[in-house]
Amino acid sequence: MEKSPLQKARAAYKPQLPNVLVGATVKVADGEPTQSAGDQEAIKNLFPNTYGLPEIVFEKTTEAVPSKPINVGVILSGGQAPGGHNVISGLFDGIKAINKDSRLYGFLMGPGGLVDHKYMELTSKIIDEYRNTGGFDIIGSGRTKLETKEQFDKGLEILRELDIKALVIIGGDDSNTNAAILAEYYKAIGAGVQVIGVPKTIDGDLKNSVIETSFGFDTATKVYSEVIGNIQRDCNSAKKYWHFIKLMGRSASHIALECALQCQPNVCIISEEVEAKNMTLGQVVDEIAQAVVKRAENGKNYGVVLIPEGLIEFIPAVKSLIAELNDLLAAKAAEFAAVAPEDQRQWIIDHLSEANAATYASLPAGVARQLSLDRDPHGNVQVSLIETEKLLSEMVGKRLAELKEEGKYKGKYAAMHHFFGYEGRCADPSNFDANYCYGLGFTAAMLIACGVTGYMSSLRNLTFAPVNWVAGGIPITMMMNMERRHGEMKPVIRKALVELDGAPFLKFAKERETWKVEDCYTYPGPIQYFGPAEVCDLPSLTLVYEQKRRKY
Ligand code: FBP
Repeated sequence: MEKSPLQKARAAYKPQLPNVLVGATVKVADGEPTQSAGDQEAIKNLFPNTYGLPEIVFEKTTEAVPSKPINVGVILSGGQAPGGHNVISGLFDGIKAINKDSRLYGFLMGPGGLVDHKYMELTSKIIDEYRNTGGFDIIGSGRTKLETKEQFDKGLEILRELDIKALVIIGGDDSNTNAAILAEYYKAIGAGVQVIGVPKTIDGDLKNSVIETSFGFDTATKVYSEVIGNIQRDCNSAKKYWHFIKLMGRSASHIALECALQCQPNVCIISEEVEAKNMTLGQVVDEIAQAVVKRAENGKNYGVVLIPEGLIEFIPAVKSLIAELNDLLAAKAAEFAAVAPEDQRQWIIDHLSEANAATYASLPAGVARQLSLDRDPHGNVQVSLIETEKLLSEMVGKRLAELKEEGKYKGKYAAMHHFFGYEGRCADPSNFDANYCYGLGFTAAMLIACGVTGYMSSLRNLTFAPVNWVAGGIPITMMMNMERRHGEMKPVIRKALVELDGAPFLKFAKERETWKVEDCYTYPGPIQYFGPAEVCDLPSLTLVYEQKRRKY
């Protein structure tokens, strides 16, 4: 395969490990028993073998760690996120550091590979091809949900055949939830297979008091910020378009918020605020239209609006509609499937409660249809398919026309639309993600060496240099609570939404009125891999503000 000059140079990058992991002789400092994030009794009953485990922090020791060779399996689960290959290379180097005869097997195309017995051995030759590269193409990824006993047992057959004693699942909140369920099951039946999770998702919503960030968020937001900055400069040069930019992030608005902090656009909608203020779609439209009017009064008929992908689900009326739709479509799946496509809209209206039927009927046909289409395997509406950027810009256009009629707006309005998501998910990892991911993989290997199961690999102190990062493991049950999914209460990892009293949002809220009216655009430029640390090694602003909470 031909390589670009950057690929060649980047292959030589040596990710920095936390000091404690260098040399791979670590010992465990166990903490107190832990509790789940919510619904303690219910979670404890569902996870009798893996509930309440202590947090693990690694400490340096000169004692040799047990050095028997171990066979390990690895799965990439869900959406791509920059740095996945480095998790795998860190895991590979970690198990080889434990014993050079250890072996790593990758299950192909996500969790389905385990169930269908599709795998490949990852040798050093293969691993070396993928160090510091973006993408998940080394083994592929998929969204099959591992949840049934049959799947677990089928998986165990191949794990036994390959003598695999530990499985590492690299995924988001749903995949790590399934990792915890699998860990519990294998422990309960005495399968002798450990399960370790790794926090992945560009969405940034797998984080909490013990997991500071998910990998991939840093790189993806840097890629989007580069392009948003470029659009802002174009916008400021031509001075004739309003750019509506939708940003990935299925549920939480962390990506939009980080890009707003990086780029200082004129408007950025934060879904969590829309929900907290109980705003209607019309009010969101009004807010944007007001910014257009204000800027037009200053002769500025241009601007940039950032829209989080998940917005539609956070508008309270739409949220309540989606919740009822999820239950309805789960309960009457067969009946709905038999309805002719042209009659489906009416069928849904007839089966919903009055308030939700009215909301559904009021939505533009395209959006309403998207809400009733197939869910992903975890039961989520596929929001990346909903063109919110076009919906909002059209509605803003209509509102401006009304204001013009009333003599309250005299400007010109032309809109351009963008959706940034897939563009950033497979970028070569930033130095931060390259180091973080390699360290997470290496830490997973050390957790395996300690013999634990049901843990998530963790690195903390992330705004410091990697040598000072704290490595260890967090029991996955500690992050769980009970939530309604597919119409049933299920144990799940609690998703981290943007906190409206958190430092990143407060910083944004303090500045946004100025950004709205004036041109305060910043231009972050492309990710830099070589050069001064203050350009190349910066973590995301979200992390920086969160960890200096009191300063803001
Ligand atoms: P994960 O939660 O699996 O990391 O994926 C996140 C995401 O990139 C969302 O931002 C987006 O809504 C979704 O995946 C898109 O899914 P798909 O890759 O299946 O199109």
